[in-house]
Amino acid sequence: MTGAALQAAGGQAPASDWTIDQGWSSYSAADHAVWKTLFERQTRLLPGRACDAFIEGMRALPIGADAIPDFRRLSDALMRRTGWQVVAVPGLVPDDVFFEHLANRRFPAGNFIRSADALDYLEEPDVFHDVFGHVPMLMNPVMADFIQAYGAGGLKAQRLGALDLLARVYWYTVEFGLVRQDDGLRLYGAGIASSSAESVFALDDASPNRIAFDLERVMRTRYRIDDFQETYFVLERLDDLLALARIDFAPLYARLGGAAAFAPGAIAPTDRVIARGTGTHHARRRA
Ligand code: HBI
Ligand code: FE
Repeated sequence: MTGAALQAAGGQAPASDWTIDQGWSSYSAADHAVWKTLFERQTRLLPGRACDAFIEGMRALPIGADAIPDFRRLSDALMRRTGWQVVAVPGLVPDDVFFEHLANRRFPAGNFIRSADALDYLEEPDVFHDVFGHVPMLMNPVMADFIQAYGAGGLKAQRLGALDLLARVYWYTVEFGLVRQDDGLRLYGAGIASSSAESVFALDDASPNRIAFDLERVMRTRYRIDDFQETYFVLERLDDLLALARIDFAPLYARLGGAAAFAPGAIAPTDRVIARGTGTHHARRRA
């Protein structure tokens, strides 16, 4: 647990499920001000970039510019719509703890907020990433079921030693997914929605690949945690996640476990390429 998180948690030791009190009244004026800066910056960027489900979810939630949201009020709204809750955690929690929460429709959200002098730097998911990025999509019944299935699937994948394969599905959907709408490509992934630079890069930059989502292809694709993605996978429609939540991944793990992985920026002969990226961004970084 980080020092800031411990402080925000009032020094409590974590319970076995790692949940803590959000400690809402312990946020400082400076914490709320960081939230406001981030909220206003993202809210300007998202029209025309976030998918309709994200915008609608956000609109129906008690989330605004002026204060870090209270998880109890978020949970009330979520519970009515999709049966989810938001629970506070001090930062990253062990995989099995994370999956157990998701499988029970509890979303673990960091209770701390990043500091004002590092608005774009995150070591662990904070309240802005988790609440602004993830919670709006949890108001969507399809995403609500998909993330629960991911939690249940995670516990199973761990037993089968296939967690890396499953984690790639989460990464390229829940965190960095794009979806096609009639009016163009839109973001629904929380990692994009909560990042000002990546919400522009993922949709408007010539550098990354945009490839039609294919489950096996995604399971075989490594991802970057230190930079923007080199490839974004695009769903034809959000409802495609429903079928994905019902697939038994075990035979796929058995088949793909030995297969070579694709590099983050690779294009495969069988890909349905929506936009082949120039790769300029990552080439410049490597130089
Ligand atoms: N813990 N709080 C938190 N948030 C996450 O997104 C998270 C986590 N623990 C594990 C984890 N994610 C991932 O490694 C799994 O999805 C594989
Ligand atoms: Fe996340």
